[in-house]
Amino acid sequence: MADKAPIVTHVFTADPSAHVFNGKLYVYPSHDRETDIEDNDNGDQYDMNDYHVFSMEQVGGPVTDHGVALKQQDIPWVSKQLWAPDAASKNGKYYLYFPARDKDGIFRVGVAVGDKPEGPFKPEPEPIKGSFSIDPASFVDDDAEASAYLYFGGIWGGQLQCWKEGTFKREDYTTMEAQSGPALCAKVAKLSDDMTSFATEVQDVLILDEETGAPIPCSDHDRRFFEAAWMHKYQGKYYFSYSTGDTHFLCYAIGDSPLGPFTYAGRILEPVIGWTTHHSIAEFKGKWYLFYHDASLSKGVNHLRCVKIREIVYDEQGKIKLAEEQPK
Ligand code: FUB
Repeated sequence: MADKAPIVTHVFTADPSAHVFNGKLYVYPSHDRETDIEDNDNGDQYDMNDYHVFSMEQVGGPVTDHGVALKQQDIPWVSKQLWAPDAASKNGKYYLYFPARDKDGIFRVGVAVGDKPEGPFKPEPEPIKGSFSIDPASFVDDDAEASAYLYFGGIWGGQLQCWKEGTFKREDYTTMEAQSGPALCAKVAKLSDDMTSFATEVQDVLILDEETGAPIPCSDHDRRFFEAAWMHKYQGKYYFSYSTGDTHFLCYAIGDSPLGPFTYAGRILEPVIGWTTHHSIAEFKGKWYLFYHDASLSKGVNHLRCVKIREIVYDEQGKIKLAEEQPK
């Protein structure tokens, strides 16, 4: 794959969630920062403490950094690690969803509310009731009610394995993931009309094998869900995409409902420089784009990443492919 330039180089950015609001493209990334914490499988080195929002009038054009939209010291329940965020808009308000560790070290998902896409965002005093783990991704459907959903979850450092029985089991942290049978699933809940709480129980996002129809097993590290949930809709179908973590792929699965089940459909991106891979997909001015990160800006430091953009296309079956790069 031809190397792409980062969208910005004055700060380290990762986990880009892209949305089009009021005709402009907004990117809501993690804001990576330097730390002395050594790399480990818990991801302690991802020690971020605020969010910036970025916008652009066109892909490849100038990018505006709108500055700090939300910071850790303004969120009463957070102890550390502001990880991958996402944003949504409904009823004229803007919502920033973010995962962070609470004062007990447990990852929860918070929401902060603003009047503009770029913030500032005012955090709710408590995390979303019933939320856990990391990597929230919101999706507002195009139905009459503009039904909204929040997807989330991540294994290993993201603690999803601690919630197998619906309550947090600290002793399961070091098992990292399911040890036999089906892989652990990402989670989804419908959001309330005011977008700040869950309107339904949290349920599994099932990813099924395209041949057998069985859930992807935990041993299938090339295809099982790890983290970085994302939902988009293309021609009436729902596309659930995600990272496979330790095998470093971005994969996707297709379904007929935002709640699934989803049938595994393939890979979107091969491994990039750096351990993590995390993305979003959005349509802007008639083209579809993959927003992703790698660690090229820091020459391979896992926790100092940079956001990039690639165009994607769909074939006649609705399968995703990276667009051919135009020769310069
Ligand atoms: O940026 C911190 C974590 O790394 C994210 O929450 C994961 O998806 C991975 O990209």
